Amino acid sequence: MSTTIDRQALLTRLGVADDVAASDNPGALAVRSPVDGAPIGSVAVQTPADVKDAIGRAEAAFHAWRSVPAPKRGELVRRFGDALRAHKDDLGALVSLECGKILQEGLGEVQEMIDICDFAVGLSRQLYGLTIASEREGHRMMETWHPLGPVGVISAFNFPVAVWAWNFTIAAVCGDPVIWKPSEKTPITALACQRLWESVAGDYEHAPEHLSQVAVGPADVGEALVRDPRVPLISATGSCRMGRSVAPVVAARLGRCLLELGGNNGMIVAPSADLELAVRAILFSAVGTTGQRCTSLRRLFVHEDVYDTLLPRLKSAYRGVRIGSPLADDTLVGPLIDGDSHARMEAALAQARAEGGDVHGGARVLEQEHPEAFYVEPAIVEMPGQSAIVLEETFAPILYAMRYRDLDAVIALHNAAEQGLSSCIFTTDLREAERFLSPSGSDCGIANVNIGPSGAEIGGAFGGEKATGGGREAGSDSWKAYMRRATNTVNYSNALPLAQGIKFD
Ligand code: UN1
Repeated sequence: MSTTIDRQALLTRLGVADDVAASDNPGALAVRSPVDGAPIGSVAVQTPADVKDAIGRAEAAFHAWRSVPAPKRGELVRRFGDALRAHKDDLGALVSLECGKILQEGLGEVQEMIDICDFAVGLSRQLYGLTIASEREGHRMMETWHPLGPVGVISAFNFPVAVWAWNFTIAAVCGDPVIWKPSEKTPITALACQRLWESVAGDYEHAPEHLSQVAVGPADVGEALVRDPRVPLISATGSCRMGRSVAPVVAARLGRCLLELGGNNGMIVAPSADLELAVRAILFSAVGTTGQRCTSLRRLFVHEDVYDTLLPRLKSAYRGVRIGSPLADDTLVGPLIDGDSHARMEAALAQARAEGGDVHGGARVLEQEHPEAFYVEPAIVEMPGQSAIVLEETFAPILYAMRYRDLDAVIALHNAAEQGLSSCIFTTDLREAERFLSPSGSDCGIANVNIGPSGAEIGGAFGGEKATGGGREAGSDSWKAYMRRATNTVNYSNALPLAQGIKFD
């Protein structure tokens, strides 16, 4: 793939050329590519009233879809997975263009969508409930899982399509329609997914209209979704600040929230670690996606016995990283999403310096070629300790490195972050590894040994504790959040015994 792509042809192949009008379209949302800061086009914006209508349509879709047998729902998701396979290169390129992640990662994101489709198809035949031993003779107890209702999905710019797919494909096999509010920074990839979905669902006899709807717009569009009691589940991915505004509103109407918020992810490198592996893992997880994953590595705790060996190797690996257009084959670091993001990175580096940090890298680059795009060198900041800035999640490629001596103390430091998303230890010592995974180890939703904190597979439950919000998306039994559980007791005897032996004659 060359660094220039025919944007119009790409949009046409993905069926969104009509959605993306010229950027001077009044009232529309102008979308710029972080690759060069140039406009891609503009898209129509919805109002809160439009969202209300969309919820009405989703309710109607729900009433039809909930009665379609789950394996038949799965068949539609299987076909969607095929459509994604056929459009993987184009959708991956559009992800790169619109959010700035390198093409390899754009393609990886579409692969993550394909993987979750496969998972959801299998799941459509495995929405198992328990049978439970009844204390009463001639009685049977069981659990049944039923579709829940319309789901509101709010997603962030950094995974503009995969996070929706985790939610949508699982919701779809569970019997729930989805209304999706994508990030205002990445609405075109959302519309491309929607058009692809419509092309598949339109040919499927069992699919009602409006199983998927996209609501592009500012915060009031999300708010309309969040406030509406006809939406029993809000699944929101983004900053802790966003979660703190969404969760109380959903709680006030006693709705359900699935939150996947920020992370301030750590790695412990123990004395016995394979340092070669550690360097590679650090590079991918701290520098990959330009540090803009919720799972990005931000805090590195290195044992004092290996710190002076690891850090020079890491710095030299950082120096070798190619920064540039995410569409070029050899680029490892694409741009930050926008100027605000760059300003936050600068502010964090200034604060780190003020807190005693020794900053390596972090400068803005390619400013002459791209005055409207924000390319940066990834930064390593050697910190004297875990000061205030280290405990802040800055969505940029800043890695704070600290020395440690004692495992207990470093686990306590690691767990002192407000968020609890992802974590890892590099060690070949079984005791240390198991300790990190134990109840007194990492307090995160994801805890790994000898792999970095980012790049999780879809088969596991994805999400974290504390300020990360507690939600779990994607694999394992995350599907249960998208369904309601009924406990059923059936009496097939001729008597009516009461539970707990109560007599009521
Ligand atoms: C996110 O950054 O919001 O584990 C999601 C990972 C990816 C998902 C990241 N599979 O890094």
